[in-house]
Amino acid sequence: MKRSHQLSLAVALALGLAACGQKEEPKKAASAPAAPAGPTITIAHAGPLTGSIAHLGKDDENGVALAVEHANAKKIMIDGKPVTFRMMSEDDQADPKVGTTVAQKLVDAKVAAVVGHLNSGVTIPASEIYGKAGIPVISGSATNPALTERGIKTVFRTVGRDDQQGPAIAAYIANELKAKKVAIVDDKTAYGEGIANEVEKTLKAAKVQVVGRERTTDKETDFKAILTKIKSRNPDVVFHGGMDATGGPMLKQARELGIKAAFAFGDGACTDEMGKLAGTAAEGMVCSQAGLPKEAANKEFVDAYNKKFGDIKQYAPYFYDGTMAVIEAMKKANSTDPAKFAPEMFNVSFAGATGKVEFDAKGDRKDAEMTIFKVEGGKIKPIAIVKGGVSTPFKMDGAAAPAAPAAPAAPAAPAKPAPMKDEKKK
Ligand code: ABU
Repeated sequence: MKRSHQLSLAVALALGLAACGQKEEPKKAASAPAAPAGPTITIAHAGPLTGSIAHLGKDDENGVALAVEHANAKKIMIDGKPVTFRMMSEDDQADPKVGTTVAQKLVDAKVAAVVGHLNSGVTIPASEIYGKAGIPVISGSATNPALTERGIKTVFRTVGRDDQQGPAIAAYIANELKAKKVAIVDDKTAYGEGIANEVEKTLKAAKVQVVGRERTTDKETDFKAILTKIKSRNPDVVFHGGMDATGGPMLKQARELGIKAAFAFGDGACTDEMGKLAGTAAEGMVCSQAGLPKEAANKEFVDAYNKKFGDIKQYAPYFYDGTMAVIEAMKKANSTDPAKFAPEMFNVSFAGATGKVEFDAKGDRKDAEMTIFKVEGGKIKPIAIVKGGVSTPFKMDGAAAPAAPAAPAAPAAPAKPAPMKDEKKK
C-alpha cells in the first residue's frame, strides 16, 4: 500500500507538471506574430437560374462555386494577406433587360469581377455596364463575336466564337452529311441569329443550297407552322440556331410531321437535354460546341464536380476556368482591385479544366477548338474536333487525364488524334 501511495504521488506530480507544461503553450502561441487579417473578395456569377434554360445557368453557377471552393482551399495570399473568395449569384432570366438590372446591382455591390452571363444577348448589353465601372466580365458560354468586338478592354470569354463554330458545323453538314439542300431556323436572339448567319454564309460558299430561312423566338413552344413550310422544301438537313429548350420540341414536332431531314444545332442545343426533350427523335442529330467536350475536361475537375453536383450539363468547366482566370489575374497583379488586375487578364496562362487558358488582345480564348457531336442513346457523343479548319476524330485516350486545374506549371493537353482520312485542311 505504501508503495502504492508513493506511486500515486509520483503520478500526481507528473500529471501536475504536465498540466503546467500545457498551460505554457498558449503563452508561446500568444507571443507569436498574428497572421494578417485578409479581405473577403466577391466574385459574381450571373445567368438564368429560372426559366427554360435554368439547367444550364445552374451548371454555370456550380462551376463558379467549385472554383471559389478550390481557390479558398489553396489559401491564396495577395499583397501579403490571405484572401477568402465568395460567390454572389444573380438570376438574369436569360433576358437582356433583366441582365442590365442585374449588372447594375453587381456594380453597386462592388463585386471584383463577374463570371457570366450565359446568353450572348444578355452578356453584350450587361458588359457595357461592367465596362464603364471597370469590372472585368468573363463568359463561359456567350459565343456571339460582337461580345469582344467593341473594344471594351474588360470583356473576356473562355469559349470560342460563332464565326469559328458556325463554319465548323456548316462544314460538317456539307462534307460529312453531304447535304445538297439545307433549311435554317433561328430564334431571333443574338446567339441564334448570329450562328445561323455564319452557317448560312459557309453553306452558300460551299455551294450548298439554302432552301429556307425561318424565324421563331426563344419563348416559342409550337413550331408546326414553320416546320410545315420547311417540309414543303424537302431539305436534307435542318439547322436551328437556338437553345435546347426550343431545339428539343422543334425536333420532336418535326418527326411528328414526318420530316425525315437530319437536324443540326450549335452549342445552345448541344446537350443531353435534347434526348429528354425530343426523346427518340433526337437520335442521330448532330451539333457543335465552341470548345473541347466535357469528356476532355480535367479529370480532377470532373470528379470534384460529379461528386458535388452530379452530371456536367455543358458550360460548367468554362465557368470554372473563367473564375480561375480572374483569380490568376489577381495573383499576377498582387491586387484584388479590378483597376489593377483587369489588365493582367491578358497575361494569364494556366492549365485549366478545359485545357490551356490564355486570351488574345480582344479577350477571346486563344486556340479555341470546336467539337462536333452526335446523339446516340439519348446522349451527345463527341465525334470530331475542329481546330483552324482541320477536323480530326475525337478519341478519349489521354484526353480525360490532363493536369490539375489551374496549376500553371502543368499544361492540360487534350488528345491529338490522327487526322481523319477524308478530311483535309479546309
Ligand atoms: N453559345 C450559345 C449559348 C449562349 C449564347 O451565346 O447565347
